[in-house]
Amino acid sequence: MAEGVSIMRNDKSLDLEQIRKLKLEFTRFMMSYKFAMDEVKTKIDILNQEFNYVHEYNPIEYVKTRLKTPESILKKMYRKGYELSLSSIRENIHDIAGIRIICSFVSDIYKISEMLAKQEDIQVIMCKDYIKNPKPNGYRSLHLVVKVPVFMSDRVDNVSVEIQIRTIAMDFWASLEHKIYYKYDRDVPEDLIKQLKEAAESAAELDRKMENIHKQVLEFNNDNDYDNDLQNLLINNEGFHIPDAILRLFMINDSI
Ligand code: 0O2
Repeated sequence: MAEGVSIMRNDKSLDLEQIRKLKLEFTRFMMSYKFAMDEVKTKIDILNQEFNYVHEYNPIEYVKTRLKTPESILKKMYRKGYELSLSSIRENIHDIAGIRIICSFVSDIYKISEMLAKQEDIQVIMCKDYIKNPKPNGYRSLHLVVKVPVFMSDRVDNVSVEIQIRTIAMDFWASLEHKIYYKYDRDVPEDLIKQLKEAAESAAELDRKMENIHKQVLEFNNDNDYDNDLQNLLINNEGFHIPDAILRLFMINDSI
């Protein structure tokens, strides 16, 4: 960055004031992606907590977020041959804000993606299902690009966020494959490619088996549901008793 500024200082067409303005504009541009990422992350946390209360398990193991670096944005713009402007970056680069959701089971991936897509202020602009259609190397994941409104002090920006949703097994595979890809500088030996493909199939088989076991356990839980805890609830690790009168309120208002 220091190098970049000194280059700009040598450029007679830009004075310090202009550089300050450009920096401010770029900072606001990047911040809009951070805010969009935070908004979507909060939505995911809420869905996870609500799901936990209703179904008594967490569909999400963990969530990772990352902002693409300015260098990485530039590289992608050059690689794809897009015109260099903030509006062109906004229009063409959809993964400046990236969220990776790691689920235990494949069915949870689709549940989470449906729950997100149903939200009024989320617009899904792209969906790539590499689980139903894995990449030739074996890569599996569900990719969504969504747009969310970000309310700034003087405007509302519709900002895109890339969401990758995958299982623990798919994530394990993807991080190893990513490391190998870079270690061999993208020229991975045929034998390793073959082994990676086999490992991806084994990971998919493991996901199928784990899902099957999970379903059986859920059925067992439903058959053995005890009713002695019905008037107690736990929110934010705090226990509450629900009085009869409150339960009756819900019966009258929602005709349960
Ligand atoms: P990073 O640092 O992870 O973000 P795009 O280049 O995004 O415009 P593409 O290739 O159609 O176009 O995007 P796609 O298929 O949605 O994949 C983008 C991201 O998915 C990648 O981001 C990876 O994170 C992940 N991904 C896709 N394919 C593979 C794969 O074969 N192996 C692994 N390990 N990850 C994959 P970036 O930009 O590569 O980097």
